[in-house]
Order: sequence, then C-alpha cells, then structure tokens
Amino acid sequence: EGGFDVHALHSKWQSYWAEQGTFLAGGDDDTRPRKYVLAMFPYPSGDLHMGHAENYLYSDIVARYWRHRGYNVLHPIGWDSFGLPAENAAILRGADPKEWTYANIAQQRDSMKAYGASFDWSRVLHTSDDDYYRWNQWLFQQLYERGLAYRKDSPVNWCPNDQTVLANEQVVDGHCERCGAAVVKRKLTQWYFKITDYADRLLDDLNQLEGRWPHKVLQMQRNWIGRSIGADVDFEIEGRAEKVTVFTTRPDTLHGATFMVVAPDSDLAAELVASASPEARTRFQDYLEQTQKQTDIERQATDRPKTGVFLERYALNPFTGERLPIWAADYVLADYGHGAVMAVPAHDQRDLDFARAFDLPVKVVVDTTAAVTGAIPVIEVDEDGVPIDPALSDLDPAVTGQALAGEGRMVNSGPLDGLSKRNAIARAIELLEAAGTGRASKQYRLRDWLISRQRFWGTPIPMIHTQSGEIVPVPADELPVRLPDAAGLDLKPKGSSPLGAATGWVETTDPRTGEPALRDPDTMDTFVDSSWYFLRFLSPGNAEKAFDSADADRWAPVDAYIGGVEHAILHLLYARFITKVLFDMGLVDFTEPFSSLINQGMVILDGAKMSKSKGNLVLFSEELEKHGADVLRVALAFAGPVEDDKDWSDVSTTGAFKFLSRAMRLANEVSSDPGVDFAAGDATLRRVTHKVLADVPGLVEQTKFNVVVARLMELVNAIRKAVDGSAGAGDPAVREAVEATALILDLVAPHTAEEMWQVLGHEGSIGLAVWPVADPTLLVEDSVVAVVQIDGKVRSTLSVSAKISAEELEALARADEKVIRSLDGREIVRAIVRVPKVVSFSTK
Ligand code: ANZ
Repeated sequence: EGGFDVHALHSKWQSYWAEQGTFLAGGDDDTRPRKYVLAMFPYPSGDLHMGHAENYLYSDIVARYWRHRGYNVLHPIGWDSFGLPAENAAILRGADPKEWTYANIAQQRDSMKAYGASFDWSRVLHTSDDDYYRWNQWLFQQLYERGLAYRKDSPVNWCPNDQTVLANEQVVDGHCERCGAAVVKRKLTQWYFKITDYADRLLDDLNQLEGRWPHKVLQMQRNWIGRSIGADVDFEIEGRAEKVTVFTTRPDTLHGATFMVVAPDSDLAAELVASASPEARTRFQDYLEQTQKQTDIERQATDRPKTGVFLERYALNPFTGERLPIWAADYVLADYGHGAVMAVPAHDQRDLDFARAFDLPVKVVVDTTAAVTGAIPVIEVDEDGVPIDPALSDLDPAVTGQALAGEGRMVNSGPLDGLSKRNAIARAIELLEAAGTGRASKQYRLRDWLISRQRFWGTPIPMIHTQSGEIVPVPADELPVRLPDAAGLDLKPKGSSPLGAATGWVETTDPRTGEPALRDPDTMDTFVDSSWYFLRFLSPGNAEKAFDSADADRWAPVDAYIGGVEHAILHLLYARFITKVLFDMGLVDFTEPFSSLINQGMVILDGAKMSKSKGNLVLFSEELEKHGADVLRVALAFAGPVEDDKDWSDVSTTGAFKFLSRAMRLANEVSSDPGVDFAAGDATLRRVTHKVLADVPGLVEQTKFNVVVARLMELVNAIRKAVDGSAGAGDPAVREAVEATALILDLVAPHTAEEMWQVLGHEGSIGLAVWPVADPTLLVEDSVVAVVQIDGKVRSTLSVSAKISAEELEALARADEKVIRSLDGREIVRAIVRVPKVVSFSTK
C-alpha cells in the first residue's frame, strides 16, 4: 500500500499547531460551552513510557472530541515534579535533584510534543517551581488557621529504606509503596491534615459519582474510609478511677463478653500492667517488643495463632457486673476505636481463637440455629416464658472453633432476650445510654493524613519554631519559603530532614519578636502538590492567588479525568478532601473535583508488567521514532477497551500504518470540489457515512475508542468500494465520506487527519472543525423489498426497513396507492404478513 513520509508529515503539523496556538483554550470572552479534560500529570522520573502514551492518547481523544462538538476545551499539562523518585535518582547519580528533574521534564516535553497531543502549552506548571509551591504553603497555612493542620506525637509508618515517614495510604500490604521495604512503626512528632473531619462527606458524596467513576474505585474509597456503626461502651476497672471505653459493632452481645483485650502498644496497656506482678510486667515488655516488629497487616491476619499476655487486671461488665480479665494481644490495634475491645468469643472469630488458645470462657448469647438450619426461628420458652437455651452442643463454638457470627435471636441476655440482632443492638444502646455507660458511636478506618516528610525535594513547611517552643506561621508576605541550594547538603536519607543541616536556611527569626528561631525542616508529602493542581491550570501565573474563583467557576470541576487505577485511593481521596476544604472556604462552588473518571489498563509485554529491572521496557521515545505518533496512537486505540490491559506484543503497528495509508490515499483520489452538494451523491455510501457520524459520539462518550477505530476502518473500506465501483472518485458521496473519515480520524491520528483535510482543499486546522450532524433520513435501517399480493397476484412492491414490524408492514401495504387501486373497493377479509418480505391479502 502506498506509503507517505511519516516524519515529515508529523513535524509539519506540529509546527503548524505551535505557530497557530491551535489548542489554546478560549478566553473569558469565548461564548462556546466549556469542557475541562485532564490527564493525570506525570512524574518526571526518566522518559515517558507506554503507559503515558496510553494516558495522553485517551485524554487527547476526549479533548479533540469536544472541540469537534463545538466546545471551548481546556486540556492542560504539567509535571508533578517534587518527590522521592527524583531525589533518589539524584542521590544515586550524585546530581542536583533540580537539574535532574528539569532535564527529565525537557525530555518528556519533547516526547509529548512529538506525540501530537492537543495540550494547551501556555499553562504548563511544575510543582517544584516556587511560583507553584508557594501556594502549597499558602494552602498549608489556610488549613492550619482552620485547625485542619496540626502536629502530633504518635506511632507512624516508617520506611527504613527511604528513611522517611509514610502516610497510611502509602503503605501497601505492610510495605513501602515506592521501594517495597517492610514498613515499621516509630513514634514521632509530625504534621497532619485532619481529613477525618471530612470522613462522612468523603463517604457520602461518593454516591453522586456513581455511574461517573468506575464502580471499583468508588468501592475502594468506601472501604478505605471504612465507616463502622456501633457503640462505645464504658467498663469500670477494678482499682482504677477512670473507666475504659471500647468500640463495638455488636453492643447486643455485651452479655456474652467474657474478657477484655487491649492493644499491647497502647498507653492503656502500659498503665494497666504497671500495677501487675513483676513477672507479668516482664512478660508484657517482651510481648510488646515482639508486637512492635509486626506490621498491622500481620497483626490482623486471621490465620495466625493468637498470642497475648494477661495483665492481672479486671474490668466489670456494665450489664452483668461480671469480672472480665484484661489481656493484651496484638490482634487489637492501638489506633483503631479506643485500642481496646470487649471480647465476645462465641460470636467473634478472633476472640474465639484467643479464648480457645488461653482457655477463657465462651458464652453464647445469640441463638443462630434458625439461621444455620434455614428454618423459621422459633424461640423455645419455659413455663415462665423465658427462652430455653437451644441444644447447641453440635454448634457450640467452644467445641467447633467456629464463632456464630450470623443472624439469630438473643438468649442469655436478660432484657434483650428474644430480640433480633438489629433490635437488640438498638435496645442495648438505649439501655447503655439510660445508665450513662455507653452511647451510639461511629468509627472510621480513615486516619488523619500525615503530610510531613524528612526529605529535601519537596515544599518546605512554612512554619517557624520559636525559642519558647511555640510554632508560628511564616508571615504570608514572606512566602514562598524557597528551598535552599542542594549543593553542599547531604541528601542521603538519615531519618531527619536534610534541610535541618542547611544552617543558613534553617536559622531565622521569630516574626513577632525578632528573636532567633528555626524553620520547620520538613517538606510536604507530594500528594499535597497534586491535591489542587487542576485548579492552578485555570489561573496560570497568577501572582496574587493560588487560583481565581472566577476561573474556577468558568472551568471546574474537571469534566473528564483520565489516569491509572493505581491512584484509586491516595491522590483521588486527597484531591476530594482539599476540594471540600476549598468549598468550605468559599473559594470554589463545587464539592467534587472530578465529574467523571476514566481509568486505563496497563500496557504490558508478553503478559508481564514492564519494568526497568525486568529489562522488558518498551520505550516511548523509541516507538515514536520508529513509527511516528499517528501509527502508535491508532495501534494503541485499536488494541482494546480502555480499561483492559494491553499486551504490546499483540499491538499491530503494521495494521495501523496500512489503515492510515489507505485513508490518506483516498483523500488524494477525491476528484470533486469542496462544497459540492453531497445530497446528489451515492445513496449507499451516504448511508454508511451517516451511520458512522451518528454512532461515533455515543461511542466516544462511552470511551469505546477501539470501536471508533473499527467503525472508521469499515468506512474506509466502504469508500474504497465506492471509488473502485460505479460511484467513482468524483461522486459527491465519496468526498463526504472522506471528509467524515478525516474529521473522526482526527481523534486518534491528528497529523494524518490534518493532511487529509488540506489535500481535500480545506483551510485551517481540522482540529477546530465542527462535526457534521448525521442526516436522520439517511439513518433508516437497511431496506428490503416487500411484495404485496392480492388474491395470489403481486400487485405492488414496497421498500421497507429490514426490521419493520408486521403491523407496520400491513399498514403500509393497505395504504399503498397501487394496492388501493387494485382493490377497487373490494373488502380485505384476510391478511397474511411475513415480515419483512410478503403481505398477502384475500378479498371476498
Ligand atoms: C464485640 C464484638 C462482638 C465485636 C462480635 C464484633 C463481633 P469493624 O467492623 O472493623 O469496625 N475492635 C474494636 N476495636 C478494635 C481494635 N482497636 N482492634 C481490633 N479490633 C477491634 O470492627 C469492629 C469490631 O472490631 C468491634 O466490635 C470489636 O469487636 C473489634 F460478635 O466488639 B466487636
């Protein structure tokens, strides 16, 4: 098939777009409706890879699509350029993280431009630029003023390899999200953002994203926030003035509590054991050390043997007054609920495993036999109307080792007896509240967001530690607090921030008194940078504000956000949180930042994830060099559904090249003039064209980009047939079809599309040409010829849709002129209809 000079074609149009500013978003006076399309911005660690190629292809398809529909589209790009990958790479190479970062950005920018993505290059931002990160500092201080940024001393996730703390969200299965080292706990004073204040809103507002975000992502966020509804119950402790409160989702089972368990690493455990025997104290200390070596995941694993130590103390059951021995065991976590549980071994598997390991009593308080046997629950009662314990020997958890967690009726539970689980929970809470020993309560798995990092390459925390130990904000007019020069600083991770050693930088004065003071040496988690960057794109270069609310009103929220599912929790949750804070500050008028979310699959090779270490990287820049952007883009778009993983070894660049050549050749063959009346063209080809024009918008909006390419391939085949057949290259329908091909092809292969458009005799960029609307009269289904017989003789023929119904066909036949004439007033007594081809009338 005839080829063309791929590289010349690409650079020609890339220069044209740059000169014309084709893809700059329209300004304030642009009256077109707006769309904000955003691809997750990249880290500048090394060159772009095929995952980026996929990401920016999809955002570009969506952006181009809305332009073709007459929208004013904003499709910006920037770099998430602070962070560990850059810093670690810089340490490895003995380079300045700044130089390394900006060199990578330059390289990535070249690749993106060579890819022909329709970005608005006038709005580029880098989070490591001081005119960006000063607004992180502003944001931090805004949160601080509202009590949403605070410091606390608590056990934190510590990566021994990166020598820095990690947010909960950055710990994956007990390991560092970045480097994979096993994460340990350390007690440190750190800065936190109070995301837990927003837990309910973050959870409830997910409902409004249903159908707009992938369901899987919504579910992951729900689980991460993890709201549990239950009760707090206060237990008196023998020999201790203060009560101990536990959180339980099953206050109905309080009569079945037979012991209490506290987290070994809680302050409570240390305090309770202080008055125990020396042997118990030693046992506890040993056990605590063992516990601290374990990750939360290990501690919660259900399949490991239960361990623990008795603290020689007793709690009193608020319902029964029974004495409950208090144990410390690692399956109870210090930072969930109150770090203590009432153990109900008959109905909780973890408690049962523990009770069986240490020979503690098991007391059944829910009769689950009905649920177990599937029978309708019948409560057996004695002559006083008191329910009799069911014969549970074959279900006794103490014997079977299986806790009875299911539904049932309360037994052995005094005033709760006979109630269902749900009613018993409500009743138990009423009783606790009346007695002042408990109350309804909610708990969340979500923890506050730990945002301070002991690393160099990030936003300095804009706070000052005074001599008197106070912490005060850096005055707003002194922002930004710029990073010092990295030269001369030891960036190697050592557990404290490298900035602490930058003497000239860290030493400052108390803004109130002028006395010597120290800057906070930590930097912010880079997820702070990315939590609001989509707003900065709206007001690029604004020196007065992070963003202008009027710009936000015009453009935001983001209409389509495109990126990998690996950001399902971290980034998206933080961006949602900050958006809600900005809403509460009155700076934006929406509460969710991303109206729709598109997750792409991964690009893999021979079934395996690509990675440098495996040596199976397909390099984006090399592929671009080999094939040019359009072939790559078509091949990727055609490779499969957006959300599926795509195996690069199955992706056909040859097929994509042939298809583009075929389309280009057709453009060269068209011999009618621009502006010719399409209506006079070949009807068969016109129908194919208009069907594609009618279907493609829906396909794009449902992100079925691979189907769009398939439909274009069909269209190109149909045109070829028409050109080589009776219609010929001069038929107006051929021009119409080739123009439609170019206009749709522009979504995936913009350079080729521009060239076709020019060859077809059009002025200006095809990227801004509005798509023609499909002509509904050309959209009738494929028609067939139906015959109408009257008393066995064919009297007429009808051209009808192949999908016509019997009723419609009969009605058409009865209304047909020829039929009416042939009937000549005779009455039809019988009609036999065989859709879509035959109608047979009988007359008297
Ligand atoms: C008594 C009980 C009886 C419980 C029963 C469950 C079943 P979720 O759903 O995850 O919120 N719990 C409370 N604090 C804990 C902690 N710090 N570490 C480990 N476990 C803790 O789980 C809530 C349940 O987990 C609570 O309800 C408590 O055990 C336990 F048949 O209380 B339950």
